[in-house]
Amino acid sequence: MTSFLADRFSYVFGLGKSGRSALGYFQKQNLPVKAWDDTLETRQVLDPTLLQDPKDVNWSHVERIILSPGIPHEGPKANPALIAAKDHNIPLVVDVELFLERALRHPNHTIVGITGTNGKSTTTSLLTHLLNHLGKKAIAAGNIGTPVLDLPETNEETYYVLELSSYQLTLLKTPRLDVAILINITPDHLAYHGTMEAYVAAKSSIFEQVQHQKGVIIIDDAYTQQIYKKNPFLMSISTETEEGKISIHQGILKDKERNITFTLPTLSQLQGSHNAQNIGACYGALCHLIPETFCMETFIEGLQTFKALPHRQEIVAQTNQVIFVNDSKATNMDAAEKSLKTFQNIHWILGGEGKVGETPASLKHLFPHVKHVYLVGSSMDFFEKEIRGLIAYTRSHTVEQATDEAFHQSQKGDVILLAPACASFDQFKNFEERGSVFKTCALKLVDQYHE
Ligand code: UMA
Repeated sequence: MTSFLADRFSYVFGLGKSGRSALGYFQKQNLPVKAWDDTLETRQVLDPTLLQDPKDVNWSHVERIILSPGIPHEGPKANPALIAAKDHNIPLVVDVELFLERALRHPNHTIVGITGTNGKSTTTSLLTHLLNHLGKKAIAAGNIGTPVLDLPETNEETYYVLELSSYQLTLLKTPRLDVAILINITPDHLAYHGTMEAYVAAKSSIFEQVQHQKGVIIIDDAYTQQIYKKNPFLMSISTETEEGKISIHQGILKDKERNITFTLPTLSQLQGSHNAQNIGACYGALCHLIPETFCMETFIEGLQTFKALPHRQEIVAQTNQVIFVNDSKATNMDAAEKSLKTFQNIHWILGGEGKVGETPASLKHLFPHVKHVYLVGSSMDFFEKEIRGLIAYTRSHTVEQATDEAFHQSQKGDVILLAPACASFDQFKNFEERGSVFKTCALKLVDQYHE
C-alpha cells in the first residue's frame, strides 16, 4: 500500500456505490481522504468536511484518485477535473485496485476475474455457487453489485469471484488474479471507450492481470479468437464448434486434455447457447482452480441447483396461456439476441436509451421467433424506422403500456419478453428498476386474469 505523507490524501471521485464504499474503506483505517461527486444531491447527504471541490484541490497533495468506474477519464468525454489531475501525474485507480493490493497480503485468497460483454454476472454467480457447492468458501463481488471494498478483510482461505467491467479493467495495475476469464466480446460501451479497439484492449487486458498464465477464453467470436491467437497458453473453450481445447456443443461437453466426454442434462435455469458459454467458462475455471478435487457428478449437481439471477431471462409471472420473461439486463442487441434465440412466439418489448451504432434490424434473422414488437423509450422513433416493413409493431412508449398491450394481444403458448437491447437511463434509474416495473405489471395482469 502506498505510504501517506502527513499533508497528502486520497481523493475519492464519484460517490455512487463504489465511491461510497472506497470512502468508508479509508475512513475505517483513519487514512486522510477527501471526496467529490458532480451531482449536488449526492454531495448533500455526505459529511461536508469530507468534500472538496476539484476546483479547490491542491493536486500536489493528492496521493491518488479513486475513481468511480463510470466516470470517463480518457478521450473527448473525459471529466475536466481529471484532465487537471493528469497534468499533475496523479495515479487514477478503481476500488478493485485497492482490493487487489490488499489481497497481496493474503496468499490464501484466490481471486478470479471475469469479464465479457454479456453473461459475466451469470458466470460470476454460477462459479461462486459451484465453488461453494464443491465445499469452498466463495464470494461474488465487483461489477455484479457488491463493491469489493465492502468485503471485510479476513485471513480465512477464500475464493473471491470478481465481475470486472471494461471500465474497471482500464485502470487495473496489480496482477493479482489467480484465474482470468473472458467470455465474449461484441460492440458495447463505445460512447465511453471511443473506439472498438479501445474496448477490445480493455477487455483483453484482463490477461495482463493474471499470475501464472491461468486464463480461460471462450473463442466463439472474432475478437476473442484474435486474442487467443496472441495468447495460446489460455484454456480455449468453444460452444459453436468443437474447436477449443474444451467444447460444449449441442449439449455435450468434451475436454480433450482430460479425455472427458459428458452429456449435460437439461438445465432449466441455464438454457440457451449463451449459457453454454457461462457453463464452459466455469468448467475451465474449475480445471485451473481445483483440478484434483472436482468431479463431473458434483459439477452437474452444482449446475442443477443454480438459481438464475433476477432480470436475466427470469420468468416473473405466468398464466396457463403465457409466460412473462424479464431480461431487463439485456442492454444491447447482442444480449437481446440471446433471448430471441431461446424463445419462440415472442411479444418483444424493445427500446430505451439506444447504444451507438446498434439497430434491431441486425436481429432480423430472428424475427421468425417474434410475433410482435412493442417499442418503448427514447429509441422509439429510430427503431421504428429500422424495423418498419420487417415486422409488426406498436409504439407503446412505456414498459407498463407495452406489457399491457402485449398481454392483451397474446395467445396460448406466447412469451412476453422484456429484452430492451438498450440502457434504461432514459426512463429508469437502472435496469433493475426497469425489470421490477415489468414484473409488477406482469403480476397485476396475471391477478386480473385469474379474477
Ligand atoms: N459522477 C460524477 N462525475 C461524472 C460522472 C459520474 O461525479 O462525470 C458520479 C455520479 O454522480 C454518481 C457516481 O459518479 O454518483 C456514479 O458512479 P458509477 O457510475 O461509477 O457507479 P457506481 O454506483 O459506483 O457503480 C459501479 C458500477 N457502475 C458502473 O460501472 C457504471 C456498477 O456496475 C457496480 O455494480 C458498482 O460500481 C459496484 O462495483 C453497474 C454497471 O452498469 C452494474 N456496470 C456497467 C455494465 O455492467 O455494463 C459497466
